[in-house]
Formats: sequence, structure tokens, C-alpha cells
Amino acid sequence: MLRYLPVRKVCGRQILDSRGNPTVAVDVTVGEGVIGLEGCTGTAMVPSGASAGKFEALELRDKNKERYLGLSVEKAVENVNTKLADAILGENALCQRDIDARIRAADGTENKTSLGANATLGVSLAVARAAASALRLPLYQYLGGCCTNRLPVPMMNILNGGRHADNTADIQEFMIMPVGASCFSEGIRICVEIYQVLKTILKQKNMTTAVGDEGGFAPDVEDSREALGLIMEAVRHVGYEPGKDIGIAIDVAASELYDPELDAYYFPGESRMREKKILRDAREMVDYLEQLLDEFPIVSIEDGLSEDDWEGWKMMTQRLGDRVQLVGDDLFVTNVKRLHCGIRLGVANAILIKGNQIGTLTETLDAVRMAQHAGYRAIISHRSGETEDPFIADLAVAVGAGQIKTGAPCRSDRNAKYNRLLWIHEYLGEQSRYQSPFEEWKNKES
Ligand code: 2PG
Ligand code: MG
Repeated sequence: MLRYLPVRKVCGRQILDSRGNPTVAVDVTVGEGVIGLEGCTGTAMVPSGASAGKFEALELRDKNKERYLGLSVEKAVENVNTKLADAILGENALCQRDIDARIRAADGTENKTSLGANATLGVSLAVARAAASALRLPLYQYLGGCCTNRLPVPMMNILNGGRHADNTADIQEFMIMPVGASCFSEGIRICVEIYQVLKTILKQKNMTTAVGDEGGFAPDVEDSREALGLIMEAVRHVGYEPGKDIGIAIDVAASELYDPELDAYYFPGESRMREKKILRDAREMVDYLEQLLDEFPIVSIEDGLSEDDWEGWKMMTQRLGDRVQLVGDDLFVTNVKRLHCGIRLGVANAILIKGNQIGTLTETLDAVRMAQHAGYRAIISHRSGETEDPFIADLAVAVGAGQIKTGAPCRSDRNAKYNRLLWIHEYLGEQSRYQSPFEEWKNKES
């Protein structure tokens, strides 16, 4: 039995992400020199957020205005090739928790401010990939075990706004979820049909069909109601029933709208379209979300209030928490300390999981586990700046998340994840499972 799989090489490099900004890629080679084993290399590429939460681990950028307008990551790459390589060379790649402990010790700070979470995450994920390939296991099986079989319901962001587009939609993401599909690949088909019909509808209305960072359309809309109305029209046009076949999820990304001086949320797009300043305080935000819930089949609301407003979140959870999934993204930042605080306060009922918010695979998995043990759902997520690396597709299956948020079915950085899930679905065949997380939740409550 293979027990020791030494890390032999660690090699970082600077590559480009889907927005054309530099990011970190890491190759880790394991096993060379072990009798009976060939060396295996795993590669990981690190994504990057635009509406990043202020409590996230540090994304290290060089800030040299003469190179990539300050966004190069050469220092992070150097940290991969020196301090992080020194920390794990010769160590056992099969002991991910130990590898990640060494990575964290090499950094020595809570929020990876010394080496950068883009450096630490790249190394951590590449080790896991190399180990899986040395064992000749698909990554999801290596991470999740031999009985892993649950495919996630996609949250497809087909209309982009906020920081991800230059339009007037203030809510950052409008997503469709094929909750009524019979299996994952049927869910993909249904979403693609709705996406393509939405394009036709926008064209007919002389609205732009240009897309935002996550591949969803980015038309100028009066307000969120209009955006949701367009999606409803597309869903019905393709012949599906909103609420039964398709659930709607939104990411308000409210930290981006919050103005601390006014202690209120400012809606710039709606203000422009209505030619008056639209502001909502926390209570009015919840009133507004409640109205949207009454009008549309919304099953999930992410970051409905800002990352600092624990009291507001508590009030929102009390008012809406048994009607809808309330997801903490900027609020929890994949951090067990913040999640623990939320669980204790009875805030939210789900967490968005992004590895680069925390910086290692172990810490990411610990956040998933803490959430699942507390009865919170854990949703695996991409970033708005992505790469062709489909790691999160395997991760979503490995932890049985039941939901994955990874953009529109458009642009290969997004489709890399869907295509990997289609492969996993085919590989698992009849043993695969696909189920609406909301049914399960309702059953549990009743
Ligand atoms: C979010 C993410 C991903 P970003 O807010 O959930 O959609 O956006 O990566 O820009 O933080
Ligand atoms: Mg978010």
C-alpha cells in the first residue's frame, strides 16, 4: 500500500485569468524516486475576485504600476518557488492536512498576509491534484471517498450586474437553478436553452447582449424587477415553470452597495434610471428582498446585507430564513471563525465556499464541514476572475455540496467547470445522484 508520496518539485508561474489579469499557477511533482512509482505532476490555477470581501485572506499583488498596471503576482510566485517549496519538499503529499499546516506555518499569519493566499492556495491545490493523479483516482474521489456520487445543482448567473458589468443592474448576480431536472446533464441543457432564449428576447427588445465577467448578459435595466422579469419570460418561453422546474438565486453583493457615511445601501443603477437617489437602510433592504420573494420564485439570496452588519443579518434571518436560503459570502469568507460566530448568532443558513478567501484546501474543507454539521448548506463557488482550472467542480462533488455557483454557460473559464461535471456525471453513470437541495431542506423541516 502506498503510504509515502514525497513532494519532489514545486514550480510557480504567472499566468493570465479570464479578465486578462495576472494570477498564480503552480505545478507540484510527487513520487519521483519512489520504487514502483512514476513522478506525477498536478497543476492548479488560482482565481481572483472583484467584489472581494474585506475579511478575505490577502491576494498578494506587486503594486508596481509599470508592470500589468500594478497587478502582477511575481512576488507571490517567488514565494511559491522559495518559502513554500522549502516548507513542503520531501513531505508526504498524501497527508494534505499536514502539508497545509506547513504552508500555514511558513506564512505565519492569520490571513496569509506574509506570502499571499494566491501563493498558498496554488500550492495546496496542486499537491492534492498531484496526489490524486499518483493514486490514479479522479480528483473528486480522492477528495471525497469511494462512495461520493452527488452532482451539484448549478447556480447559473445568466444576468450580470454590480461590479461584474458596466450596466445598471445593481444586484450583482441573477441566477437560474434547474431544481426540477432529472439529472445534472438535463439541468445543464435546460439552463443553456433558457440562456440562449434570453439572448433572443434581449435582442428583440433592442437591449445589449454583451456579457459581463461571469458570462451572463449585462443589459441596462430599470431595476431588479425588470431583470427578474426578463428571466421569467425566458424560462416560460422555453416551456419551463418558474418555481417548479427553475428556482431563482440572487447575489445582492450588498457590501458593494453599502455607504458607511450614509449608513445605507446606495443603488447607483436604479438611481440613474429613475433620476433620483435610491437609498435603502438595512430594514428597507429586507423589506425590498421580501417583496422580491413575494413576486418571484427566489430560492436563494446571497449577501443581502453587508459584511459588517451582524445585527442586520440576524434580523434578516429571523424574517426570511425559513422561506429562503440565505448565503453568507463576504460575511463568512470561508473562515471557520466567522462562520462559527454566524452559527452562534443564528445568522444565515448557508455559506459560499471559495478557497482563495482562506488560502488552503484544508481550511476550505473545514469550513464546509463546520457548515454541514450545523445544518447550514455549503455552496462551492468560482470567482469572477477565473481560469480553465475546474478544481471546484471536483470539490463540489467531493463534499456533496448539492450546489455549485460557477457562472453562465458561456466563456470557457465557466464551461470548464460544467464540462468537468458532465464528465463526472458520465463516469458515475447510474450511480450519480442529483437532487434539489431545497426539497431536502423542506423535508427535513417538516
Ligand atoms: C461573488 C463572487 C463570485 P467575486 O460575489 O460571489 O460570483 O464574485 O469573485 O467578484 O467576489
Ligand atoms: Mg457573492
